Amino acid sequence: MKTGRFARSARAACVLTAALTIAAATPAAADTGPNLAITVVAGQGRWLPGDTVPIDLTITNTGDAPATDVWAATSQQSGPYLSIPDQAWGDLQFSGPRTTFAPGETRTYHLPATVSYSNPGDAVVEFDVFDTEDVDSNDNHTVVTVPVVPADTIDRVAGHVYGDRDRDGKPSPGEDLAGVEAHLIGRGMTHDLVAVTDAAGRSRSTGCRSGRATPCTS
Ligand SMILES: [Ca+2]
Ligand SMILES: [Ca+2]
Repeated sequence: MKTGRFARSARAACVLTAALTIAAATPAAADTGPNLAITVVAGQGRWLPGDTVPIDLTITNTGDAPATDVWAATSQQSGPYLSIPDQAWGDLQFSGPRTTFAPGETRTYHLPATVSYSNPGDAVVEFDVFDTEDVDSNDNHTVVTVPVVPADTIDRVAGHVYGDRDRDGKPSPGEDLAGVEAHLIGRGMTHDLVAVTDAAGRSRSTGCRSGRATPCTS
């Protein structure tokens, strides 16, 4: 009888093992429909107000059905505002006819984003892609941080003054101009910074505030 009980237990264990194997081999039912995913890459560097940061926004439909009412937008989270012209969004504009992504289709949009100094800190922006039938909204948004040089940063500016006699658009031997006043004026500056070029046509100015400045010579 002892042998018989063991035999029954062994049979039961075999049945249980088979049941578990069948359960593991059966995949969970996936949601069907369009499923957009977004990735965003911002140009590297530390940016100044007025700079245009190149933004590459890529959208992929990883689902098994077309996404037919697609649009995208940004939401400022913190820091300086990033301004992207409406027309740069192309067929992703909210106010436009919107667009379609076939299953498996990927497209990249090149968005020029201009930095302002509306707030301190780095620019933190959320990018979102929308489609009313998207089966998983978790991958429809991403947050990007664009480093921005602080508004009160004081730094040096160096320049090179040359006369482009051969008209090739760059300094050539013998074109350096010595003894020329190089003037610099920009945001937050009350007067020109003036430096005189050396024998190699080089000038250096200190005490320049961060931002876009306008150089000129006299
Ligand atoms: Ca999605
Ligand atoms: Ca030249």
